[in-house]
Formats: sequence, C-alpha cells, structure tokens
Amino acid sequence: MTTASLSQRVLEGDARAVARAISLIEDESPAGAELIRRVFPSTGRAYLVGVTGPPGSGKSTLVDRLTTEIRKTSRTVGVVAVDPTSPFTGGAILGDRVRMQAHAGDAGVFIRSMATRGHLGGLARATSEVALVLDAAGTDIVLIETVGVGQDEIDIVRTADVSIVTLVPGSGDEVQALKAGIMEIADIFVVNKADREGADRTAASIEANLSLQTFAPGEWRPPIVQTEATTGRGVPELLETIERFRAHTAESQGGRRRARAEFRVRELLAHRFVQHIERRVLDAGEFDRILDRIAAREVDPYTAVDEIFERALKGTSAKATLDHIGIAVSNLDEALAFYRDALGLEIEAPEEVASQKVRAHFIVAGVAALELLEATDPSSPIAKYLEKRGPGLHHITLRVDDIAAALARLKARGVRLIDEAPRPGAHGSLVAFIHPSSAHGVLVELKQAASEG
Ligand SMILES: Nc1nc2c(ncn2[C@@H]2O[C@H](COP(=O)(O)OP(=O)(O)OP(=O)(O)O)[C@@H](O)[C@H]2O)c(=O)[nH]1
Ligand SMILES: [Mg+2]
Repeated sequence: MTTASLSQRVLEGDARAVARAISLIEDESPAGAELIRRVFPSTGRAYLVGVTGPPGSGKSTLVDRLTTEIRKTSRTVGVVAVDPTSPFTGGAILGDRVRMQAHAGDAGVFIRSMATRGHLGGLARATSEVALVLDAAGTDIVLIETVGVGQDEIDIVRTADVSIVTLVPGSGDEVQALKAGIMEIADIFVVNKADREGADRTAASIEANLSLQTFAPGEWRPPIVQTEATTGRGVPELLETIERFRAHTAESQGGRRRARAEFRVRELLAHRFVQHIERRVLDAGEFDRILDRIAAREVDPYTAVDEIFERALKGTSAKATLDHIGIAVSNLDEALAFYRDALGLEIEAPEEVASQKVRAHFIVAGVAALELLEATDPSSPIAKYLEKRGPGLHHITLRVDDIAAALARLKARGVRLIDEAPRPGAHGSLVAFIHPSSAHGVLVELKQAASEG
C-alpha cells in the first residue's frame, strides 16, 4: 500500500490502517515520517490525557475504567500504553491484554502497547507521533499510560493536555520521594487503591505538599481524586475532574500544545543531528574508538564532542566532501549576469589566484559552491582550456582534512597526479590536481581548507 492511500485510510479512521501506521512509526521507517507529514494538517482535535505513576499503582486498570466511562458519552478513545523493556512488566502486559479484551469488540476503542525496545530518547517522539495518528483517525480522547520512572516518560505526560499522577496508599515517604520527579507535573492527583488502608493519609500528604506552593487567584490547584480502579469507584469523579480541567484550561491549551510542539521539534532535531553525525561525519567504528579514548583518559568527553561538532559544522567527513564545481568562463561579467542575476544565486567577492593566473568568483549553491573562473593571462591554464574546449565545466573540487595524506594515498595506488605536493589555492587553502586520465575524464582538485583562527 502506498503512504498516500495508507494516510487516506487513517484519516477515514480505519483501525487496520492505524495499526499499520503505528508500526511504521515504531520501526522508524521513512514511510512513518511521510505519513505524519500527510496527516498532520488534520490533527489537533484529540484531547491527550497522560497517566503516570509508580509501577503497579493501577494505571492500566484506571485507564481501562476511564475508557469505559468515556465510551458512555459515545466519544472514541485511543489508548497508548508505554511498556518499559523491564522483564518485570511481562505479567502486567499480559494483564493489560486480558483487561483490554473488554473493549475488543468496540470499534470506538483503539489500544496499542509501545515497547521501548531500548532506543535512546526515541520513546517520547514515537509516543507523540502515535498520538498524532490516533488524532488524525478522529479519536476524541487519547489516553497515554507510562511508568513514571525516566525523564522520557515524564516528558510524555508533561506534554499531554492533562497530566494525571497516580499514587497508592503507603507511607508519606513515597510522596516525598516522588516529589522531585513527577509531583510537579500533576494537574490531577489520583490516590488509587482507595480500598486499602491509608488512602486518606496519602491524600493528606499530597495536600501538605501542595500547601507549600502558592497558587495565583484563578490558577488551577491540582485536585486529589481517590479511586478504586478494580471496581470503578471514583472513576466518574475522575472523568469529571478531567473535564473541569479541560474547561478551565481551554484558553491556555495553546501554550501546552506549543510546549508539545517544541519538545517534538527539539527531539527530532537532536535525533537527526546525531544520526547525521553517525552516518556522515564519523567513519565506521569511529564512535567506538572515541569511547575507547575517553575510557583510556586520552581525551575528555567535552573535547571529543567539540571536535565532532566542529567537523559536523564544517561538513567535513573523514573522507571527502564536494566543495565546489569549477566552471571556465570567457567573460566573468556575462557569467555573473546569468548565475547571479538570472538564477538569483548569492556571490562572494572575486579573488585573484596568482599562481593560476585566474580571477575566481565563488557562488553559494547549497552545501557546495560554483566557482566561475576567468583567465587573467593567456598563459593561464583556464585560457588554454577555453582555447581547446570552449567555456564549460572545468573541474570538481573535493575537500579533504589532510591533503598531504590524501596525495600520499593516491600516489601509492598509482594515481596520476598533476601536483605531487599541495600548493596555495583560493581563500588561503591548499590544493592539488589529479590528472583526468586517472579520474575518469574529470579534472579533480583536492582542497584542504585554511585552518581557522
Ligand atoms: N486493591 C486494589 N487493587 C488494584 C486497584 N487498582 C489496580 N489494582 C491491582 O493492582 C495491580 C496492578 O495494576 P495495574 O493496573 O497493572 O497497574 P499499573 O500501574 O498499570 O502497573 P504497571 O503498568 O506494571 O506499572 C493489579 O493486580 C490490579 O488488579 C485498586 O483500586 N485496588
Ligand atoms: Mg500498566
């Protein structure tokens, strides 16, 4: 199926298409990104409810009960459960499956478990994209369950439209311990397992915590709802509280969604950047070698990152990068009239390269450049080229980190070099030419950029 038809079916609310779309996202397939692109304009209607809390606090049971409660109002529900890869949750996932059976025949409920599969930092991104797919499919309310252990999980819930933190009766110490991480993100507190001894005490200790904070007049003060998820007691009150929060924050919801967008963009950007570094900047195995060097105390992590960053910004890989394409022209002004004026490209100041007897104009064209070359003397190689072949492509230039090493490597392989040793080029660089007979008919220039500073 094409991404176009898959996204069309997602927009029509087809459950199988939604499941397929989510798999593409989980697999980090490029088709997943394409799908998000297509459905994104149709999103923004679903209300995202994040539920977090310690393992075993009854989140899944509660989400299941909430689903039933929401379905009574005939709105559709999507459930995304984030399962940490911990082996201990095996039983819980099985339990979730059994509970979910209750909604198995209900077309208005879509349930999906997300495995974290150990990918770093990708969880929050994947979860928010799954929520987008459900949103696009016309789901009214998306419930997202995560165990509030890692920053990633906390971020998922923090950027939902409403964040619910579930606790269970126990010592006040627990509330104290949770304070640092998930207490601040709660819009609503749930003391679940209220059938157990000590629910009031837990509620009182949350209350004590809240009383230490100041709330401006009219500001939402997180309420505490006691529930017994196994029987459903207190769940209608919880849904009411969610609706109350929704109404109260209707005006400020934009800010929350903006925070979600910011989080998503930052995540994607970081992910893309690291991917770029791993694929384009570092050599195969280089990342591991850097780690080895850090372990051996040969380099510190800051310096290592500085070096990688520097290379990434320069666009230099350990191999060679296309720097520019040289074009021999008979009249620089006429050539500029085309490249600058007609094509609208940006030009840099002209530069005379005495050794080549040329005047060169660099034109920025994306990551690489075009170099227009005009001869300043009949003995210039450009003049000879024009005489023999007329104006046209003259050479390509590949940027390397270490030109001397590159030349030595080429020489050892029997490549015919025009310059056995590097010589000065434009912009303070070092350059050397490889003979076209060794480069499949193309004049190849190697260049080592001028060192900064
Ligand atoms: N007594 C009592 N038990 C409950 C209540 N809610 C849930 N449980 C039980 O607590 C256990 C854990 O419930 P889950 O809903 O799986 O908890 P969870 O927070 O989703 O667990 P993880 O996803 O593993 O973190 C199950 O055996 C539930 O039956 C409740 O209100 N009272
Ligand atoms: Mg669970």
